[in-house]
Amino acid sequence: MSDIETTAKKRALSCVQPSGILTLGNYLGALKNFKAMQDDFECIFAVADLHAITVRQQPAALRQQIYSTYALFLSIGLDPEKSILFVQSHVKEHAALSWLLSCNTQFGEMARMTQFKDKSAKHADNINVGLFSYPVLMAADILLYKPDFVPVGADQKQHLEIARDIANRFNNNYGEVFKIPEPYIPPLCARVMSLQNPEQKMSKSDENQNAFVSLLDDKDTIIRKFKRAVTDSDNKICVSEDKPGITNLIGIYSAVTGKSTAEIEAEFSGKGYGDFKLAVGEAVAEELSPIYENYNRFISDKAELDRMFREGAEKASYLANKTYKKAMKKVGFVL
Ligand code: ATP
Ligand code: LTN
Repeated sequence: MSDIETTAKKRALSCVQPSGILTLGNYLGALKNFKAMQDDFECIFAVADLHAITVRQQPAALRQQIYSTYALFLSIGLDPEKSILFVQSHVKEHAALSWLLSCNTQFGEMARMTQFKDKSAKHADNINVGLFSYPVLMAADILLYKPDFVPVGADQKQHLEIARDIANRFNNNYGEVFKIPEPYIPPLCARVMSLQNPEQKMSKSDENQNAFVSLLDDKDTIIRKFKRAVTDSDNKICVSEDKPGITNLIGIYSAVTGKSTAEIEAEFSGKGYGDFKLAVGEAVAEELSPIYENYNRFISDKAELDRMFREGAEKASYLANKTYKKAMKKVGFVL
């Protein structure tokens, strides 16, 4: 029996798509939490490469991004000795369970998903069936491992609710197989907004490079992007519904410095947006600087990454296969 089976810790699972270099949004909304959970939970984190092809990817770029996303996991401090870190496509049960779950999911449920509506508007030339049924694959990712918690940004809440609905329905129809997971959404920065359009979430696949801060941007680039961040023109640094740009920057500054909104408003009272944007840029650059150094070390050794991929997949497969077989049997397949 693997170590992970014998501990009494609660289990957490999450995945990140290798659809580009990870952003400050991914970091504050998800990865920072992964790191924080690593010691107190039994953690399982995956690079969701099967999800990434719901939008068109260049094969060479996808291959590189699978390595870079995994190397970024390591660079922020995720440790394969403590957590299971693997690549989704290396564990065949994800795609296989997704089929069982698809046949227990209604078309109408999927049609309500806001991410599908957003992404199909953005990729109108490629509204593929995988993009539509993507939450079912995400449900499979989760349910295979029976986690207690799923740490994600706020944009994934709806998908997590569907995963819970699918699990409940399956258990009711066939008997108890899946655990019903809880979302674990950070109180701060659960939705980091684009620096160029603060009404939209920061996304690594945004065509406008100034809209997001990549975890591998250097200090000058980070500061430049914050200086160019779109804000309003009244020059007052406070949180307000009609000031989405400044509200977003205050949230980011608060998350990286640990200062409260009131402290930040007091610190910058009487100062202008220029001073504030510079302070946010510097604080973010300082938070991200160790990641860049670690990354270069990890990404330069592909053989070692391949070895970690194999080890992670082996540990994940052990858990996934047990759940998958149980689900297959319950449905009536002959194993
Ligand atoms: P894409 O931009 O390609 O749609 P994404 O970054 O939205 O991808 P993932 O890489 O799968 O999607 O996201 C990984 C994690 O980061 C998820 O838990 C997601 O909720 C979180 N996340 C993504 N963007 C943000 C954001 N702007 N603010 C907070 N959390 C985010
Ligand atoms: N759908 C998520 C990524 C994702 C995920 C998961 C998150 C795929 N599988 C399982 C948590 C658990 C996204 O697009 N951000």
